Amino acid sequence: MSTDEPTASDPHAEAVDDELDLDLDELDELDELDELDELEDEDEDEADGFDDETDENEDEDEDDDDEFGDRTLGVHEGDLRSGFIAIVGRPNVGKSTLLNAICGSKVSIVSDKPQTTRTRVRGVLTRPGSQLVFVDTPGLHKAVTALGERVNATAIDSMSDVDAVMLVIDATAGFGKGDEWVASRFDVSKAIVVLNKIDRIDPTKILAQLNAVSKLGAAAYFPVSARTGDGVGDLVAHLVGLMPEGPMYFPDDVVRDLPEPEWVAELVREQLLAVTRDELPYSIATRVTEWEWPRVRCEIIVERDSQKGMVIGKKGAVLKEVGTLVRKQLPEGVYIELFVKVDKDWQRKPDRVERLGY
Ligand SMILES: Nc1nc2c(ncn2[C@@H]2O[C@H](COP(=O)(O)OP(=O)(O)OP(=O)(O)O)[C@@H](O)[C@H]2O)c(=O)[nH]1
Ligand SMILES: [Mg+2]
Repeated sequence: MSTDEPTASDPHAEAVDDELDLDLDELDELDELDELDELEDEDEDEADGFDDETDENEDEDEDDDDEFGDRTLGVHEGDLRSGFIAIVGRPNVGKSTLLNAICGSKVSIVSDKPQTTRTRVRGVLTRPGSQLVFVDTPGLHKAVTALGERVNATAIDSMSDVDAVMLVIDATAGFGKGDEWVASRFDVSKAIVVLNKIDRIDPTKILAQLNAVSKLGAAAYFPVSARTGDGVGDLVAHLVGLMPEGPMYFPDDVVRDLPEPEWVAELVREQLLAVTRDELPYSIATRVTEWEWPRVRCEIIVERDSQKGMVIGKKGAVLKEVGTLVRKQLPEGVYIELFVKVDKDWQRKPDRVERLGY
């Protein structure tokens, strides 16, 4: 665990609030914090994910790059079925877990907190005769911050220029208004509806759930469990059948297309999401600022001074644990330095949100 101040060469430095020094004395003071519950009450909608008033989410981001602009780079291979499939839905329904299950490897981070995914994340499944490129998207929700608006725009934007859209619905939550709103954002008659988390409901209720969701008039419905893999094989087989003839978009050994520094930053954020609570998960951003493999420096950005202590933990325990859990997922010998910085209310400031890569 380490502490630091922004450096002159750091392009992010001026965005960061003055009170960044965090020395060991401060860590000791943090030990004395009995409770970490002096959190300000924030709008619960951020955590709950959704309600009806969604008009403000309709702005599409103009300067968003078309990430599928590279489609023509693929080499054509005869008789190959290939294409792009967007995975959309409300927060926390299991989109990223499903992507990982389909790809058979960890491609997108997962947590039990809504709004985990913040960018579009691509996972590739290459098999003899087919290549499917899945696009995991942020959960669509009622945005109350600049970050929320940004990630909603990313999700909506991801649905254009794909060959199929999969709408994921949480079987344990039941089909609701939020799902209907998401479905209204695209032509659901061509979409595949995936009823996920069927391992958590009584098997006799699956049919009733499918019946409820059938009012969407989608092209196909698949009950699955991304956790156990139940139903995932049938879903993939169906998707292969939908793909047009096309080129290989990625070499056959690529599963995840995120650059490694971004992936490490995501792994750090994932571990922080696992240990933090209340509003803190939404306040955390991570980014790798130095990549001198095997030494990696990753910044953890929070919104308030009071949050620094929570991320650091008693005598740095939280940071130590996060570092250990991330290292376990990386090649042996990697050394990760974690730093905590405050960027006041970054989540509410469009320029900060953009600077952090969202
Ligand atoms: N029991 C069960 N839990 C699941 C299943 N799929 C996902 N989960 C859990 O649901 C929670 C949310 O999963 P994510 O994959 O992060 O959900 P998401 O839709 O990507 O969420 P956002 O990125 O926030 O939009 C996690 O705790 C997962 O472990 C499933 O099939 N069964
Ligand atoms: Mg996700």
